[in-house]
Amino acid sequence: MNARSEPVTLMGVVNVTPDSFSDGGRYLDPNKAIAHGLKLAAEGAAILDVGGESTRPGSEGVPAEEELHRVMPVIEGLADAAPAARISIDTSKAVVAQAALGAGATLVNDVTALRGDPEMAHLIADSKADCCLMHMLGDPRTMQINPRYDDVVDEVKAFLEQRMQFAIDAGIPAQRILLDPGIGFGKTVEHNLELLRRIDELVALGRPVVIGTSRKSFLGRLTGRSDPEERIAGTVATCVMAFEKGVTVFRVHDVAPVHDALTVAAATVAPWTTSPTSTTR
Ligand code: HH2
Repeated sequence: MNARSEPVTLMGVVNVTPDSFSDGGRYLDPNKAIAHGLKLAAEGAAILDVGGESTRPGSEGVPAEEELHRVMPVIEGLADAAPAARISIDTSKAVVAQAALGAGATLVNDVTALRGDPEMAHLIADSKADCCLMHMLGDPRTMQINPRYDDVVDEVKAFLEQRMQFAIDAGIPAQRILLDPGIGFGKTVEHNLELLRRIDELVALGRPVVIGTSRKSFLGRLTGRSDPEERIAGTVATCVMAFEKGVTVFRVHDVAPVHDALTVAAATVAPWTTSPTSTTR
């Protein structure tokens, strides 16, 4: 599997939170979040990833009731207003995932890779939903305190293989699983760069690889851009490089520039037909 043969999918980020690292508070009003999701879909996002809990370094988490209160009106509104887009729920709580799936979500993006809630794997197995399994070292409260690996790529790969086997054993077919190295989740700048350099080793696991480099702090460290909104060029660079190595799903805040960049990148490696993005993964 490589960039030349697999369709590209953009996953637009819809954060319904007061405290997300780059857009906290901007879309807490459900109407604003729905409008934002519709804009991202119009720009080329085939998946809208709705989240009600920030996982930024140091964050403490929110109770399920609050998460439900934030995300449900937005999922219901997007299911109604953007029927062509797939909705993903970014949560590690089974009760939130269950409500979201009931309202039309078809993908569970669990940053704990099914370790956060013992009910999550069976819930997904019993549904028709896909799931994204992401690597994280520790938890958001502690993950950026001196993260260490002998070989970050080997360790992330072994973790993802093990979590994929766990999911399969719980009854989730392999074809419904996406894998994500968890850029910025318990990683230094050099760990993130090493993962991007050798991301083809994760692509070799045979499932679609998702990357979420969008606006993250390692881009700020590299470019000197402290404002996350000024990290779009850095985001684009990582997406194009990862695309060339076979990554097919890109979780981004800024869909339009990444869509354009991947359209051009795709045209340089295969005969140009239309947009490289697809409405399915
Ligand atoms: N990154 C964030 C949240 N969810 N999910 C996946 N699969 N991969 C990622 O890299 C990823 C993710 C963090 O970004 P954001 O949602 O913008 O920030 P916050 O957690 O502060 O809401």
